[in-house]
Amino acid sequence: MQTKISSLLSVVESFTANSVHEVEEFRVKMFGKKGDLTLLFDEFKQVPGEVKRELGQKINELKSKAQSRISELKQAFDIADAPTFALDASRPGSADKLGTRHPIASVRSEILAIFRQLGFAVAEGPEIEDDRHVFGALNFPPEHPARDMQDTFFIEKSANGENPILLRTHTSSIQVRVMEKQQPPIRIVCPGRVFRNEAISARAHCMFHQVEGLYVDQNVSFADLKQTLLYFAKELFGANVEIRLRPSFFPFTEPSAEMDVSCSICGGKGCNICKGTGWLEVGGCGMVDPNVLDSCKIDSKTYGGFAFGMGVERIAMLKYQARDLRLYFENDVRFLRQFTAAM
Ligand code: 2U9
Repeated sequence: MQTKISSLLSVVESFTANSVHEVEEFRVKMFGKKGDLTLLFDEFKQVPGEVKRELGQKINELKSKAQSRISELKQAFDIADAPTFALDASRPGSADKLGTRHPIASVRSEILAIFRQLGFAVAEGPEIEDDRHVFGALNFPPEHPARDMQDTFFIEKSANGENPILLRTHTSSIQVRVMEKQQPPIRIVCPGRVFRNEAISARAHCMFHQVEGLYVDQNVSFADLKQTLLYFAKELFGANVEIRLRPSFFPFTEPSAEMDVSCSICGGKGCNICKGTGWLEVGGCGMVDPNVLDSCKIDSKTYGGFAFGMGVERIAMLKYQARDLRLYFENDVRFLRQFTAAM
């Protein structure tokens, strides 16, 4: 048996092959059902106990040398046989799929870029806020429905019950924070995510994105507001767009208005997007209520201002005509891939 092991060892050590096929033949010759090593292991079972240990070691060494030789040669052929096109530098490359900007992110940037051209700076603030910055300083009366748990997500009651912590329901809290720190002139746009306690459906969500703007200085008029919004609408929807302001009410502005743009789909003639009216609602605006300026220690006798606000999802819906709000939050790639060409 010792002689057989030695002669098989020299067969293994001297084995070379011209193809992967020859390596496979050698593997079968060694390890197949009737292979040399298989038969040797059968024979080993009959070896008497006293030499079993010594021969067992040698036979195992032979087995592992045979296995390494086979895998060494197989690997060499695998590399050599690798398809030549992998090395063909003249083949056209396979294009990586382009990522896309989220439609909300691109509409948000478009809106901010327009106001930047008009000299508005971008300001941001916390999503977790307190009652004073979301409601108190903005002239919301204590019994206003927005201060109810039905409408607002409350996080923490305060010790004296006066200034609870909550999720901001609008980005106006950012403007309040800027006015507390800075005296006029103030010209800012404030983008951000806001939260409202609403049941989720195609038309409502418990969070959405807003961009609000604020301009405070001496001699700011309603005409300045109207002209700013007209410029914005023409930049965003096209030069032929018109705007109209309808009287409305907000606690933080007086007078207040809702802003519509003429329907860019039908050119104002009436279609199913504008529900036959020729107008699309895009946001609200107004002259900052003097109480709001005073509560931020800005003298309302010297200064005045205008403010406006819009929902980014609403504008994205008008631009892209994807009518289910939930699509903007679910991150389904089949929806997002459609925006590959968007900014
Ligand atoms: C300060 C003073 C006034 C911001 C304004 C609106 C009108 C408005 C809505 C549009 C659609 C919110 O996203 S929406 O639901 N916003 O109509 N927002 S005026 O007024 C301010 C803000 C801050 C200190």
